[in-house]
Amino acid sequence: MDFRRLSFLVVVVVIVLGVVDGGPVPVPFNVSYNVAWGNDHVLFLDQGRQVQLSMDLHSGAGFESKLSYGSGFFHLRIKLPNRDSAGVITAFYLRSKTDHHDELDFEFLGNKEGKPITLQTNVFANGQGDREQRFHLWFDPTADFHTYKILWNEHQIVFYVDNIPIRVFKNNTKIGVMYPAQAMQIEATLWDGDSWATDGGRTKTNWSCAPFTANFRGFNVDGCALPPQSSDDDDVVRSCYDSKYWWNQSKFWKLGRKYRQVYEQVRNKYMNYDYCDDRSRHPVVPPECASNGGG
Ligand SMILES: *[C@@H]1O[C@H](CO)[C@@H](O)[C@H](O)[C@H]1NC(C)=O
Ligand SMILES: *[C@@H]1O[C@H](CO)[C@@H](O)[C@H](O)[C@H]1NC(C)=O
Ligand SMILES: *[C@@H]1O[C@H](CO)[C@@H](O)[C@H](O)[C@H]1NC(C)=O
Ligand SMILES: CC(=O)N[C@H]1CO[C@H](CO)[C@@H](O)[C@@H]1O
Repeated sequence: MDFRRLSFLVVVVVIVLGVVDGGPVPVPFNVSYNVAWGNDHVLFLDQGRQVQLSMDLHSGAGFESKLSYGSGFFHLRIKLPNRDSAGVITAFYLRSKTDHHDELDFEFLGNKEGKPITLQTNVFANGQGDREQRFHLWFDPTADFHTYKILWNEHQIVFYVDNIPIRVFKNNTKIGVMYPAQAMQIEATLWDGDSWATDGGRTKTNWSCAPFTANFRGFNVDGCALPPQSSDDDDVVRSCYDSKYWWNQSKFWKLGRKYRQVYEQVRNKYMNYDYCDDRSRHPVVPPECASNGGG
C-alpha cells in the first residue's frame, strides 16, 4: 500500500472514531452552554473545551444548554470524581422547565474508594417518574472520559454508555404510556446527595475528601433547537421529528440486531435494579415494561 493511501485510511479512521467519540469538532463550552449555578465552582480548561465542576461544603455547580430541544442525539464526555466520592452525585440529563415536566436522567452515584459507582437512569413523562434502572459499569468511570448519550426521537429514547445501548424507553402512547414530548434543556450538575445516593443514604459524604471534581467535554450539540417558550406549542415540537434530522431516520427508530444483542448482554450482566421488577413500589407491572426490549 502506498503512503498516500495509508494516510488517507488513517484520516478516515480518525474521522470515524471521532464521530463515535461524540463529535469530531471540539466545540467550546460557551457556544451552546451557560453556567447555571455555582459560578465560583466552575473551571474552564483547554480554551473552554473542557469544564470542571467542583463541590465542597459551600456549593456544588451546574451548567445548562442555552436553548431547548425537541429531539436529538445528545452526549457529553464525562470523567467522574475519583477517590472517596460516597454521597456525591454527578448528573447529565435533559429536562423541561414545566410543571408536569419531562426528564431523561443519567445520575452517577458516588461510592467509597474501591467500591463501584452506580449509574442510575430515569425517565419522567408529564411529571411521572419512578422508573429507575441502575447499573454497575464495566470500567472505572473515574479513570478517564467516557461518552454518555441520550437518543430522543418520536419512536424511542435510548441511553448509551460509549456506544453501548443500556436502556430503551419506547413510545408506547398507543398503550397509554406518556412519552416525553416537551422541549427540554441539557443540564449537568455536581451536588451532594448523601441523603439517598449511597447505600440508601447510610453512607455519608466524606468532606475531608473535598473538593470533589467532575470533568466534562464534548460540547457540540446534535439536537433540534426550539425558540424559547415554545414548549407548549405542539406543532413547533413536532417539527423536530422531521426526517431532515439524522437521529429521526429509520435506523434510529429501533435498535438494530447487533445493538440488541449487546443491549441484552449488558443488561443481564450489569443491571442491578429495575423498577419493572420492584413489586413493593409497583404492585402492578408498569405497562411499558413488557415492550422495552429494544426490538
Ligand atoms: C466564548 O469565549 C471566548 C473566550 O473565552 C470568546 O472569545 C467568545 O466570544 C465566547 N463565545 C460566546 C458565544 O460567548
Ligand atoms: C408516539 O407515537 C405515536 C404513533 O404511535 C405518534 O403519533 C406520537 O406523535 C408519538 N408521540 C410523541 C410524543 O412523539
Ligand atoms: C474520610 O477520608 C479521610 C481521608 O481520605 C480518611 O482518612 C477517613 O477515614 C475517611 N472517613 C470515613 C468515615 O470514611
Ligand atoms: C413526524 C415526522 O415527520 N416523522 C418523520 C421522521 O422521519 C421519517 C423518515 O426518516 C419520516 O417517515 C417521518 O414521517
